[in-house]
Amino acid sequence: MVNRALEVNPPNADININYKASNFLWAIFAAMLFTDILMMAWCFTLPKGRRTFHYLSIIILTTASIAYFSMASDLGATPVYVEFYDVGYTRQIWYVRYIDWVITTPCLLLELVLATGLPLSDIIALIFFDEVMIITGLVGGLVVSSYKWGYFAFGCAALVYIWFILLWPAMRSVTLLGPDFKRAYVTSAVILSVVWTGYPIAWGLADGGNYITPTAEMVFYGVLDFVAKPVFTLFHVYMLSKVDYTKMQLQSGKFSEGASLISHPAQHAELDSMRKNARADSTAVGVAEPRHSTATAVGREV
Ligand code: RET
Repeated sequence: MVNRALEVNPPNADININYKASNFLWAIFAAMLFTDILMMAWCFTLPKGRRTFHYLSIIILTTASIAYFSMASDLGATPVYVEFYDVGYTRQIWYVRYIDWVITTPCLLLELVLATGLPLSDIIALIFFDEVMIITGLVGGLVVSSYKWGYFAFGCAALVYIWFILLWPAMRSVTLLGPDFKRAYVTSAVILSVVWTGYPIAWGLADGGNYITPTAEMVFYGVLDFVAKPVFTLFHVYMLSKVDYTKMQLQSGKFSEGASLISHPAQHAELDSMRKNARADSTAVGVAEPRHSTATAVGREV
């Protein structure tokens, strides 16, 4: 099939992508969509109480598929005057990329930290600073003057905070959950931390510095996104499929969720394990009886 994207949606800036970039973007779009469909199929083979990480991956891959569809079609960019090299000319700044990241990066972080037992307060701060990082990247990209680097600096500071949480409090927390959790977490956290370092470098060379062409920018971000999304999510979800899900206590405690676990015949062992964990928790905090719900029978002796 012939790619006519740039003819139908002509570039809106002086410095813009070419057909090679568009073809590459279609390939990444196909990879995202394929992995998304695979993840959906895998997800629906599982009982409802065990789908958290699959749903997060589906959100990530669906969002990325739509973002890559837009970029491959030469849509989702706005012209911004550059600061260096071709002064007086405009470059395509791909705002659709940041819309994608504002949704997907918190989900990627949640995939990691929900399996660590990290306190909710740390998770809230982590997600907030992730949003700071992405939004300052977008605003910086749209700023014409050198003040864009101020936003970039805020974004980098936020990334340093994210690294700190992942490599210190989350690491300590996951160690308490057991060696299988730690193994899954450490590998994924290292991959994530290394890959995420590439993004500010790409931003400095492309959106900020105008040092590389928009086509090279697409390849740079495209390779990073390919590893950060399909490769990372498939790997992480696979690693988590081998650990004791109930230790993560991801049930909302509402009737429907608990009921869905009980009504599934394969889930009785899981229910027992939930009771055991609830009892262990209540002992740890000095409560005489585990919290239980009369509606779901979770935490109650049968
Ligand atoms: C920006 C510029 C501002 C400073 C920093 C950045 C980092 C962005 C990152 C993005 C990660 C995106 C991922 C997408 C895949 O789903 C915004 C480029 C530090 C780390 C993982």
